Amino acid sequence: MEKKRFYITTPIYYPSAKLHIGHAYCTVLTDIFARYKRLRGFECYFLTGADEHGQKIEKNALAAGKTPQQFVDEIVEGFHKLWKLLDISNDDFIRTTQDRHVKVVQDIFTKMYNKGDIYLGKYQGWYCTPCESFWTDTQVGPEHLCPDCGRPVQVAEEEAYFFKTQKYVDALLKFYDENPKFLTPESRKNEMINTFIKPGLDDLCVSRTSFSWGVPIRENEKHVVYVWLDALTNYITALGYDSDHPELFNKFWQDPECETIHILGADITRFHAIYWPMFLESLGLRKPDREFVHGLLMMKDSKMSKSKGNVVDPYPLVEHFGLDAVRYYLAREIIFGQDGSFSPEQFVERVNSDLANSLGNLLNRTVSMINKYFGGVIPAYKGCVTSFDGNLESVAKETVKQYEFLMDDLKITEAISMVNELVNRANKYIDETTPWALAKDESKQEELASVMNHLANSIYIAGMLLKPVLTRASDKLFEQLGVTGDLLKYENVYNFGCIENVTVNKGEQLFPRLDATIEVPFIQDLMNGNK
Ligand code: ME8
Repeated sequence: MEKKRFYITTPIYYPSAKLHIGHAYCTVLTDIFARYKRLRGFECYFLTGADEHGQKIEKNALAAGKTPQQFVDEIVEGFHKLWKLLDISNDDFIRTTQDRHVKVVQDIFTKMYNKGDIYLGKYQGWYCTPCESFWTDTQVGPEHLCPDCGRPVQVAEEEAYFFKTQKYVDALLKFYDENPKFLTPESRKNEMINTFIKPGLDDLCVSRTSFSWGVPIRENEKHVVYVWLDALTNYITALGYDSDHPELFNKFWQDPECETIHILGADITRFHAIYWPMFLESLGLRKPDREFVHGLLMMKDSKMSKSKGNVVDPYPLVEHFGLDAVRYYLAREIIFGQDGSFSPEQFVERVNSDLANSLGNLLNRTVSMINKYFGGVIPAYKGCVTSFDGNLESVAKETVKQYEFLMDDLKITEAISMVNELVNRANKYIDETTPWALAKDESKQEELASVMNHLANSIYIAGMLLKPVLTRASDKLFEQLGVTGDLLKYENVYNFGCIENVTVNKGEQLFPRLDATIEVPFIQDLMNGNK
């Protein structure tokens, strides 16, 4: 049964440095989905936030001469600005330093401890004495050097609490079997099983004593909760789990009528797909319906990351090209679920081909023709008059159906490309029907009117389906088509022909064509940090 209520989340990002286009990518795509559901009239609760604890943040703050709280406050301010710039429609923003989170993480720890799922043991790792930091095998590499200061590290031990993963492996595998849609893309599930579960999962370290910027453990004040138990639980603490106000939690988490969806990057699949369901099982709570793993954006042949300094800053990109172009590019060009790369050439090409040449041009030509041939009023719908009307109309109807099917299944890239095909079909329809020739022939006025109506209705449908992506341009498109009031309701997409007898308004080009010889070097400069 199709669900009518949705809870959708992004990862909570580390405020260790400014966010880059990779974070923007994940949040924009999640936003598109949330907007799509709301557009269709469903209730949707959209959460994002900041993962503020940990050693790295403690160190970065120290290096910046700030307290960790001051440090994260400033960076999180930047998160809010970025989400505002990108028109992100989140309903809440959770910070793991907020009391509502801290208190509940402490309670969760106690529940798991009392149940025997967490025990006190010894953590062994590579330790850098001058930096007072533990590192993993991968971090120290074959030379066993501290990734921060470059000095040799030693094997050391510290007392730590562990979560008993083995207790929950069978339940997890059963859950995978019973919920084939839980993890998408499908290949991720095999990766989890073959790479992590089959070779034998170690118990998960959930506390540390070597730094103090974390949630203090009530049972043992030397310890702070370590990373993932703190971070993952944000998805329920934000909803009021275990609080005096559990209404949202009951409505958007526990109620099977609500579809719960986590969107995350491939780098953190293991934590979401293995440990998170185990934590929830331990707490006796419902597990998410879906986890969708999007690919990572690469730059200069390697993963874009704050620590590598090879990042694209979304700010100048949006300032220069406009929000719609950036949102469209991210959603359309990079296949949701696969790794991609941010490429200046593809950016310019995509904006020009889909937005300037196809959609913008179609709108522009149509509004001009309606002005010229019908005094600016969209002629009434009279069914299919020319021999091409039926095909355009059925493509439009089929596009709506396919689009909804794909969007519901989080296949956002494919859904948008369907809309682009409708726009291309409508452009071709102009060449087929040759309105300029019909206009010269007195006897072809009915046909000409039908062509204008079919064009206006096709553009309307495309504009409505793209509304979750083009948060600004879709309104401009409707304004130019003269669409207002009830006609702005989504359900009109099922009623081809409903756009009639309204007056169009010729406006600016929705998307000016970009000159690749100027714009490609502009983006390249941004990527090289020259701007
Ligand atoms: O991992 N391309 O936070 P984080 C695409 N705090 N997406 C990217 C990306 C790239 N190059 N780089 C980052 C953390 N992302 C934890 C999460 S959740 C309970 C805790 C996106 O700041 C992608 O969604 O490192 C990735 O999973 C996330 O940012 C990691 O953000």
